[in-house]
Amino acid sequence: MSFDVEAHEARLRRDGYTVIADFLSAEQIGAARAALTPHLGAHLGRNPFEGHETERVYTLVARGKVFEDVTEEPRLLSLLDRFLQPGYLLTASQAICIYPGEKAQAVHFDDGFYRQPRPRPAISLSVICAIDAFTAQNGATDVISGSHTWSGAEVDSLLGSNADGVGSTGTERGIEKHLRPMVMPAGAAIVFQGTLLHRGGANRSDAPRLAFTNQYCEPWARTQENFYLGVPRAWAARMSPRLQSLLGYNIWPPFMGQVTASHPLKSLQPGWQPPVVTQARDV
Ligand SMILES: O=C(O)CCC(=O)C(=O)O
Repeated sequence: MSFDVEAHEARLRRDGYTVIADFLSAEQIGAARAALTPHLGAHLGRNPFEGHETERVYTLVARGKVFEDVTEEPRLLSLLDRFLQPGYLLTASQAICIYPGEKAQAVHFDDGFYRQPRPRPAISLSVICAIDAFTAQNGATDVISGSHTWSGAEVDSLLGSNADGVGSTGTERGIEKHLRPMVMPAGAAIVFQGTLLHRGGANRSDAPRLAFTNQYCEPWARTQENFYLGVPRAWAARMSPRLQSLLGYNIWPPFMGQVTASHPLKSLQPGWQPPVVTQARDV
């Protein structure tokens, strides 16, 4: 199927989101599920935002070749290229399994921790990809179309001005009528602006809802996950140049990301030691 990047860009600008219906092939859905199975069943969320009946597997990009491939999926990157500056970064990478009985998550926007006045261009974009088909019963992501254009006052009027970076249920302010569940087949992915209001839906079905999310941010922004520490350097060294750049082994010109005045890619060469070690001298 051909990919109409202009049409996706137009929807992202107008509605704040777009859906790539055939993001994963059937083989990739199987591979993603198989790669995740050993990691699931151990750690429920630690707070209402993560979800007490939800399980998250962080640093997903380093948990199987399929996740490396989807992180640098060419159609997706061609779309992100239209919103983020060259050298943009992966900021978060996690699987999200919402179990039966989970309540709806607080409504939030993903880059709210970049505390800049709204409306503003997104500093990040998010992808949520269905590994299980999303239905209105099993916890499909709920979005508020067009909310990426809202001012801070408009967001506060719905979420409440006390809402912190992790959002609010907003039930008392009639938030429900604005929310639209992203019902979509397994393998489809929603791409949305980091300023779009959304939440993980309640799972009222009798089966888990498995998905993964990758988020990408401007090359000058601090990332949510610290991939330099989370992904062993030997593993990063085996990844593609584009993925290495997405993980931060790159420079935002002229010198953000430098390692003691050298390029961070040098740190992936065999035998590399931090310059402060090799240049150490007795004092
Ligand atoms: O799982 C979902 O559908 C959305 C999760 C989400 O928005 C988040 O955890 O930030």
